[in-house]
Amino acid sequence: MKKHYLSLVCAALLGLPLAVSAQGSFGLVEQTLPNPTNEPREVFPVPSERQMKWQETEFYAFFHYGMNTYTGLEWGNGDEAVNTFAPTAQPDPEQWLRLCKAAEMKGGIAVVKHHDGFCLWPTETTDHHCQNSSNAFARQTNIPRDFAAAAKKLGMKYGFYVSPWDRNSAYYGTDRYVTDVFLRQCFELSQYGTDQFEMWFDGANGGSGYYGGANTTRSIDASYYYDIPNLRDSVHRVCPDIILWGVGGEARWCGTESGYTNETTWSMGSGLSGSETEWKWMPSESDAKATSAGWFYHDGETTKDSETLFKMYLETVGRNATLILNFPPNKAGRLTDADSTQLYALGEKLRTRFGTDLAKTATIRATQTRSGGAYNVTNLVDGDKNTYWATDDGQTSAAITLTWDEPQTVRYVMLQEFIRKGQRIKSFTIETTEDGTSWTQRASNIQTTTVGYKRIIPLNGSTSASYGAGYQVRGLRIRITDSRACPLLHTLSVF
Ligand code: FUL
Repeated sequence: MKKHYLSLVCAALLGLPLAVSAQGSFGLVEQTLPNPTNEPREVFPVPSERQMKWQETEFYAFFHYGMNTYTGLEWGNGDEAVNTFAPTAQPDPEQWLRLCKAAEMKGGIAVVKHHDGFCLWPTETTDHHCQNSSNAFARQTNIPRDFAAAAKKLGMKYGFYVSPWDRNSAYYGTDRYVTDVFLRQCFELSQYGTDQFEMWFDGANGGSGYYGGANTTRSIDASYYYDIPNLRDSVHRVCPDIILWGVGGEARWCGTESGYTNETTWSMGSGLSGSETEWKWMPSESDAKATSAGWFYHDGETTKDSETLFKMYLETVGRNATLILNFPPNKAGRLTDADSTQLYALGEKLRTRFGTDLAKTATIRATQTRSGGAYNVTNLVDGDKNTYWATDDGQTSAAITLTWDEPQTVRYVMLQEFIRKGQRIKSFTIETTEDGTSWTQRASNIQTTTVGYKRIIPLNGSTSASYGAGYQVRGLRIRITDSRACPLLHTLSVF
């Protein structure tokens, strides 16, 4: 009896599978779970369901609007009078989102409280909010309410930025701030829609401020001060799909604010490249400004041209990160005409450049296909993100070839891993052929390493001049040369 108990404890400690034998005693056995379709096993870590939904949002807008719009500051001190918030017209979140939808964005995040602590909704946690301003438009303003309604109307995803740091609150730095102000504000915001996709928490945590007239410096340790486990549970109970970004611990900052991340990007770890060996799924988001001055609107600023914004898209969404692109509403609570022009032009570029998938008209072959019947290479071009091509276990290299009867003009290759079972691919190459016999490697100056949720490779190797003349080809070959386990791809597209 004692011996059986010991082997049970040892097996549990070693993480080995246990089974009860026919004789009724305990013993160690091989795992024999039924697997009729030969389904590949996960390579951990894997994303949660809400991280999957978040990742699929890909490209969305950021809107920095609030007290700073009227003071010209980027970081208000917290001592601004509520009447300073004085819109010259009724702020119009539907206009913001409509223009961003034209640029193929799938959602947006509105700043509803920045570091100055001024709230853009009638909160019960403080008097420092828009509806206490004497301005007639401010008294009608409720950004969470109107932003959520506009997003629903336009079929877009939505969420809010609420600054954990609050330079207005007298309680900042004490427990009372967390329980009575910050957690309650997050909870109030979650009530503006159960289908929110992301709540955004910046990393600026503490420093000097007004703090209810104290005019002091307050430092906190963000790793425990904000009671994040409690925050996550409370908000997830109301909004099951929401990702708590940054200090919330469910998605990471890519490490730059310039619409750029590294060519090699793992969805585990931290910073620009992440890490192949980290245990936690922590996908990357890149935040960037579409205008020349700051996150908030400033008179005289200009909007970056659509070609620059397209390059940002290639260097973020095309590198296994999401892109949150900031357009600051002006003093009338609207995006400018210059924003509108570039947003329409960007949408046009994305639709033209990624509009016709040439892989769908090619003959597709693979050197290796996993047995079981469900993992054929044609899954790569069936438009279904739930079917994928795979190789057998232990097979970490393979080639996929596309051929066309007529020459095609090609400029981009897009690959997508089936990341529900972990991010795997470590290196690959892309080659093309004009005559069907001699092959030339393309984009050899680019690190063709990770793929992840989405990787877009400009075949000429340039993200700045990616839409050149293209190459005339009859064949295109992807060679996967290394992978953490058998590679699983659900989509291969050629544009
Ligand atoms: C930073 C903030 O300090 C900036 O003001 C801005 O909101 C940016 C997106 O995040 O952490």
